[in-house]
Amino acid sequence: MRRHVVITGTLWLILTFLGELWVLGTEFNPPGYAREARTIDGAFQTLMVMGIPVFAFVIAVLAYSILRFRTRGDPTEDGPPIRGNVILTASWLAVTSALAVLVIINPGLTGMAELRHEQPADLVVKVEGGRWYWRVQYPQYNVDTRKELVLPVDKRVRFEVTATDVVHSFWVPAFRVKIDAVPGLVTTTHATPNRLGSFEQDDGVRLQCAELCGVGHNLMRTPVRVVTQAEFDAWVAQQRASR
Ligand SMILES: [Cu+2]
Repeated sequence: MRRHVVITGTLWLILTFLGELWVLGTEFNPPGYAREARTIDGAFQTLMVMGIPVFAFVIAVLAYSILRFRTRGDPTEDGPPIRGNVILTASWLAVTSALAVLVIINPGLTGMAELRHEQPADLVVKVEGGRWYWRVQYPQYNVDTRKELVLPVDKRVRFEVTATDVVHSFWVPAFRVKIDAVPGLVTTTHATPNRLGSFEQDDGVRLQCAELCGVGHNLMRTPVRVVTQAEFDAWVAQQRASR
């Protein structure tokens, strides 16, 4: 029994080590264009780092059992059940509960707090989803367009999202920000774009419906542009002149 535990434990440590090297050395997420993306990507990283030892444990036990305890042909009976091992049961319960609570706190509650911290917004953008378009309004500037979502860099933006017909979902992959667009309701989310870019350069920089809403669902894709304040002011002036 001791030998089985030592071999499986060693295998577990080796797999965990290799897995963590892989996770820490790999960039899994596409480029982020908003401050909020760091929180979301950090949460993915934390969960991957925590998940590797669990996955490695399952693989180590499985691999060792398959190799060491294999039988030729059909086994004649099941192995003996483990009953009454209080230490095993208690430690299993304690470890899995502790992991679950840890994940709820970090990245769960800490991440939510980071994303929701109540800072006043520099810019309010009203977003309306309908079959099948996104309408974007800037009440501060009296701008109303369906063509694109233009945002100044390093400004905190509050999106006030709604829908006219069915449930849609406001999603900008490059910001990692998503919120349901519900008829008769205004939902809000925030993003602080922190990197210049456009849909032409990177297709993650788009406003995409993320809730299947009918045959034109895929058409609900609007280019996003993160620009300098000067470019934003020029765009606003041009929008107002063309109305
Ligand atoms: Cu939609």
